[in-house]
Amino acid sequence: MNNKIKNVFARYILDSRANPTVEVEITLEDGSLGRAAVPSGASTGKLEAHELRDESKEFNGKGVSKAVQNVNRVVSDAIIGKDAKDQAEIDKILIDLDGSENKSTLGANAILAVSMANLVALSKSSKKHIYELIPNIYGEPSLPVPFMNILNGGAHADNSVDIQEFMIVPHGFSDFNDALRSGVEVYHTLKTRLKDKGLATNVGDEGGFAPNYSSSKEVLDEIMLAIAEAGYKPGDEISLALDAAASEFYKNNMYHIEGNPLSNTEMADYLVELSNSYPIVSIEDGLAEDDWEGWKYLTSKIGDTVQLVGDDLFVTQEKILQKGIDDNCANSILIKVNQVGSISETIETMKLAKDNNYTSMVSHRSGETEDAFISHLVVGTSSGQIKTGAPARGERTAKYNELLRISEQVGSTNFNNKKWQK
Ligand code: 2PG
Ligand code: MG
Repeated sequence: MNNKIKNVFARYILDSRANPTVEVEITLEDGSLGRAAVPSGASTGKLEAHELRDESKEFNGKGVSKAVQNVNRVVSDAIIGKDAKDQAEIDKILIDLDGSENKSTLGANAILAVSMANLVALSKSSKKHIYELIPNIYGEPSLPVPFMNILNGGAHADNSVDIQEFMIVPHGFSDFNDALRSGVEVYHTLKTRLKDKGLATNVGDEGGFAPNYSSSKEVLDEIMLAIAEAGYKPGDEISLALDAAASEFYKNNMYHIEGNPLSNTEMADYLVELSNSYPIVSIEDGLAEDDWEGWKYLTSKIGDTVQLVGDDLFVTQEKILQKGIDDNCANSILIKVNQVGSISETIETMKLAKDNNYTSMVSHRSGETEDAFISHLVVGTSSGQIKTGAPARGERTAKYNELLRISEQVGSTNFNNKKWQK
């Protein structure tokens, strides 16, 4: 089989927030075509790899024509003729060609789209599924517990809720399909409950409802009731998870949440109290990305019992994760391919996490496309956890639907839910 790269082509397409993003097609000499598109965040971490935008009149500055040109004029020359089988080598060429610390020369959006498209092309050529080509970091390929964001706040919705994501975690099932279905049923039950109360049932960026609530406890109470009304046992079958995205409301060393300015220990104590009052199994970005001291304090308080996920804190980067490991901050990392900008680096970060007993949660971005690469990433690495929004909006269901298809291949009872079993 000839796996040499014959052609590389980039275009812009639109993401779920009507912003342009980069899509790349790589054709191999045997005719195999791999296509991939990159996502884009709203509550981004300061140290994420650089997303190159045109900053011109078109698309309100958000055009990606420079990134597209970088692929078509610079990257293609550098990788045509290379063997697609060597993902690490392809990624190294891209990183060297860029030459900057944060991929700002070519753009992380340009580099990542090429990196992903290469693996997709190789999967076509080798007649293997993408997940079969991904290193089994946490074990043999398996289906993840879906962390379903059914109520949106913060930067993802125009409501009064400060915490960005309220997720349900259907872990108490032996079958991925049952877990997903239970989450869908809770989603519908929540919608009916909100409607009956005269609250808005329009959805936010990630497909969760976005009604106005003034406190997180009110939201959590409502979700608990929806779980029970849908016929499931909160805590045993379906637990809860939060992404506070606390960097968004951290100003002048204080957390401005629900009308109160809190110090870092007060914010951490508030999260401890929430996790004692509700079956919360995971809290992401409970503290801000610069507040290492606060992270250390929270980890010392509940790091043994609650998964504490660093998103803005670690931005999927090995070096920053290493600092967290050294400082006893968090016990889990959110994995977003575009925060680091290549597949090989993503894999290296996940390996470091695994080697240090940190869990990894593979994640979408709030701005997404129909691309379902992350469904393969989570199954292949067997990380056991994916967060990809509510089971609504096409760009979110694209990932869940791909997992349903994969479940026919790996078996839906091959469900990596052990961590959450009592
Ligand atoms: C997050 C993500 C995805 P964004 O904070 O975890 O849910 O949001 O893509 O806006 O950074
Ligand atoms: Mg987050």
